[in-house]
Amino acid sequence: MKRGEANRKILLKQAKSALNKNWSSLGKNQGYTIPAQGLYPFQWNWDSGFIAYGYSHYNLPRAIEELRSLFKGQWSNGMLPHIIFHKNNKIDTKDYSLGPKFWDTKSISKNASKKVDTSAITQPPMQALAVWHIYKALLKKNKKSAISFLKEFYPKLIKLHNYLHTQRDPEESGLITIYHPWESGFDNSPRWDKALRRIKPKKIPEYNRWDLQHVKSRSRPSKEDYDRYVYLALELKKKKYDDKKINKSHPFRIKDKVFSTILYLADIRLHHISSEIQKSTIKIEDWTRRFEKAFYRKLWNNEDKLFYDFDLISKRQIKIRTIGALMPLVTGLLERKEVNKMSKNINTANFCGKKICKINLFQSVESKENYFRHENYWRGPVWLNINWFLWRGLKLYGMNKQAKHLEHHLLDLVSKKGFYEYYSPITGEGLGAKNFSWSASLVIDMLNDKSHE
Ligand code: 9WN
Repeated sequence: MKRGEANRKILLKQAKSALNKNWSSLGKNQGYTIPAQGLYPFQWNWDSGFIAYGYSHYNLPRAIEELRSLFKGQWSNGMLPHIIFHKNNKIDTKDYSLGPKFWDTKSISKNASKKVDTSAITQPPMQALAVWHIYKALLKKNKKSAISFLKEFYPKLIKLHNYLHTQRDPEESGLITIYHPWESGFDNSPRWDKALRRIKPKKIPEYNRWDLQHVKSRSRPSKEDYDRYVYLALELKKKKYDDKKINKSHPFRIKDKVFSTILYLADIRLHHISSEIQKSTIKIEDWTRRFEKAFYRKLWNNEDKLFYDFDLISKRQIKIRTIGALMPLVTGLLERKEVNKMSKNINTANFCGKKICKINLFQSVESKENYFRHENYWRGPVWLNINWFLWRGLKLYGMNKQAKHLEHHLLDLVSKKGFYEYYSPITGEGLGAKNFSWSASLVIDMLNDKSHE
């Protein structure tokens, strides 16, 4: 066996063991995966989509169970919450902030899940991607069970996508509105700075910074940001989590390019799923057409050759240079000449600028920006889920050299440092939570990619 191959085998074993450690059993083969011990003790929405990708390569029943557990939290209007507070004796929900008591979903909204406590906001919808990925793996084993798996998840997915395309896009613009930075998954990204600074929070009840018991404050959102997160959550609660009211007057409403891009990718999978089980695809075609029309017109910035979010309150593009600005690349909708226009930006060294970066991966924010902080969460560090997406995007455009480069550096980083939540691009140090599930899971997916040779 060649040395490279042996290293890949070792890494695969380590990644599986990291992921397995985060399994949280609910008995009788039921359970879910926490993102990480301590800091994130429940089930998170988009995390579980990434996590299911990893399991699908070596434990299909668990990949399926991961999604089943997540959908236990789905609301009757289709909304899939960003946190599902499963009852697990090992974890005391009263200590976690913002926990189930704060959201109080069952008494506030008739739509809330009756089965389990949840938050009242959502996250980027990775589920149809995961379902389609699992289906392809099941198909290699048994067509009948693969189809019955699709039939089980189709109604949940269609309900979720329908919610997003109606309640989160009442304008039928093809782009999705988020109500809270947590919904983006890029919590304290500078993408949200301007919109957040507009908000002057009044009377916030005392809340506990659970996160700071686990991670150094310089790697987490500031108090200024956190006060606004709590304030926005309270505002949503005041409106009884009612989308109609929220869409009229909530102080944070942004068309999120990453969320909308992921929903587009998910819609394409939902289209495949529907065709496979002979369901109508008309509505889905309408949804995908809307995005195809809108994303370039509304989000593309020709001067900077990047995609930006759109603030519904200031009615302006948010011109902040972050890794999210490259995301629409993964749709494959851009023509080659447009991708060429972006090529200066699709370059890890360019993102790093003059600073000497230890690792050649896409960092969340360009070093030259004054809001860049190499150790602070979504304000500079390298995140593996976004690099995984861009790796797929590069391959989609036949940019194999760049994709290989990215893969090489990503695998090298985790071999040396382990599966951290994020990494400083300057020092290469692993930051945030240790043994982070999606970092392990997406490495498993990368290592199983047959085109690596
Ligand atoms: C709030 C779980 C989640 C991820 C997000 C990431 C972080 C939570 C937090 O952790 O957010 O949802 O407490 O900071 O930003 O993307 O889903 O891993």
